[in-house]
Amino acid sequence: MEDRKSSVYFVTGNSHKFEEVQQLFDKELKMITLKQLDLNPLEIQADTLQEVAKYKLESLKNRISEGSYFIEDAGFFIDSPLNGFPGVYSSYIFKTIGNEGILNLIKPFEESKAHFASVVALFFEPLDKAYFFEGIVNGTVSSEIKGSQGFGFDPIFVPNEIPDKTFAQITRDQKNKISHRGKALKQLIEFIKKRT
Ligand code: ITT
Repeated sequence: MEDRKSSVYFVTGNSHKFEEVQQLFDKELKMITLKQLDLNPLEIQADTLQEVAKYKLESLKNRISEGSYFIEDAGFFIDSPLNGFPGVYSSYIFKTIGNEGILNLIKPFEESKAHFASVVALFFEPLDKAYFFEGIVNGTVSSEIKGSQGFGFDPIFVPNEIPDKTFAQITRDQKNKISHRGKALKQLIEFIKKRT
């Protein structure tokens, strides 16, 4: 029988996210097997990623009978000139107007500031409470769509650490080193390491 202590579930329908997280686990937490569960948890419309993440995790409580699991909620925030939009509406905006639509919105402005944020919520057996880990990465919006790696808004986000490339022009490993998700996941990995 499989020792379930050595497995942790990442509940996500987004395989790109899973691959990024899988790479971090492979590198930094070899004794744990990461498994993807696509359960389509409830996503409420709220003002903050933290609230969305909290409800997303809670909605899984009666659907996963045993083992530890986590979810992630991420968003793309164009601080200037869009005051943080699309933020918690990122999924909807990506599906409707996409990267081209975003670039059209900010075309009249010469400068931009943006960030990605990630909130990871973990239920870790046998501890009966939720744990949260957060990460952000700051940058700007590219004037054009560039690169073919990554997903979502990656082709239009230029991180401050690598100012001549979008997230879609760097490797998964490079993205993980500086990204919102990489930062949140490193904290989760440290948390699990201390408790196993
Ligand atoms: P889940 O099943 O894990 O919820 P999702 O694709 O619905 O996956 P989110 O709600 O967390 O993901 O993310 C909202 C949107 O933000 C998502 O549709 C992506 O387009 C975008 N996004 C999130 N993380 C990103 C990243 O690292 N790079 C580019 N775009 C990202």
